[in-house]
Amino acid sequence: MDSPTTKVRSWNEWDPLEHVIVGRADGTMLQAPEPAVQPDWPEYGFPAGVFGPLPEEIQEVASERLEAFADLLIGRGIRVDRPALMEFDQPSSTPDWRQETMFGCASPRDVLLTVGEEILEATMSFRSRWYEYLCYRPLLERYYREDSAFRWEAAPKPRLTGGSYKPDFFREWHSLTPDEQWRRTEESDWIVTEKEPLFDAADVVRFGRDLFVQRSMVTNRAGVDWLRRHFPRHRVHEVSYRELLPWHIDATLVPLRPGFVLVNPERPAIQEAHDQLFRRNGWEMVKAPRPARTEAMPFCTCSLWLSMNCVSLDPKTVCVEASETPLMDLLDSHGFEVLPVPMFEVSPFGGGLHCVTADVFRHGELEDYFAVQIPGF
Ligand code: ABU
Repeated sequence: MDSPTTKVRSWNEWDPLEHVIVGRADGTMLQAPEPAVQPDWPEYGFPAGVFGPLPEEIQEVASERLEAFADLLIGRGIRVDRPALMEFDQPSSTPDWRQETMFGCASPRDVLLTVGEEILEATMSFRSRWYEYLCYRPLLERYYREDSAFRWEAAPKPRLTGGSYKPDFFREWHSLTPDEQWRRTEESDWIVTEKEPLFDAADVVRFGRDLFVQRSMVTNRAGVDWLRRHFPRHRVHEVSYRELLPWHIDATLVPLRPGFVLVNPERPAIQEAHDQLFRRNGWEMVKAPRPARTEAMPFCTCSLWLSMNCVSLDPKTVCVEASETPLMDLLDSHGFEVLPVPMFEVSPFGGGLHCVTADVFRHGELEDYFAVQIPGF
């Protein structure tokens, strides 16, 4: 049988998906503490300072879920690649720091940003994820060999010294009143400083010529600016939402076809121009229903709004977490074919259906969905 030849290209979140990377849960760690992450799960045997592999039984279920999802995609004719595992329990270091463990590779969306013929390795902002790009290198090397038009890029690796994080951020955060916390939210005043560009790929959502980039606990303004300079043909919109300790945009702003975007009703945009841009260009902003789940999985650092973290197979077909009946009903009423996919058990490994995938090829061209722009946004 001929081996498949690769073509890298994806401009948005909804064009027909033909080739995708699906993450793996095996070996994922509850990572050792570091400035940006301080796990503390005493109720599950991991109080602050204790770290190690996530329990085997939850790893097994998560791996089964990811395997079944990959099979579903393959069954629909989509090519699926998987990352190479590393020994995530090993320490890693640079001349600036030593980190006792890595994390895992269940969420390729966090690391890889596909924009057109380019796949960009994000800087990442956790020391435990600094080397995660290596899990994708065998795939990226192969794409580079097979597709002469593939632009393989890596953002500048950050130093991640103490100067990249506000000292004592978490202690101070927990001492604030709710009003003070919401004020910090208005200012996007999060743990990362502006010392160097930092971003996770999952803080970017792609709408053809327009990229929305969220400032968050892992993405700073310098990171947004770096992306703006790196993609001069695009319009990069810096956005923030009323959310405490935000981490990735893909449970907040989820476009499913041209003119239709799911928005999170608990996380309104801070910039007025955000909603104006959608409305002036005729987009329907549809509020996602409340998540069906009421309790998160042990070790899950994501919100229950992972309910919105769905992935489109084409502008008419969307994969939704299997327990999220309210969202499935809503999308059904808007004319989508909805595929229920069990994925809740993967949440302790970093995310939902969108997080566990990274586009390699979606059939479509670069288009402008926002002919009317808002000056200064
Ligand atoms: N990585 C997706 C997490 C988003 C959220 O918890 O809302």
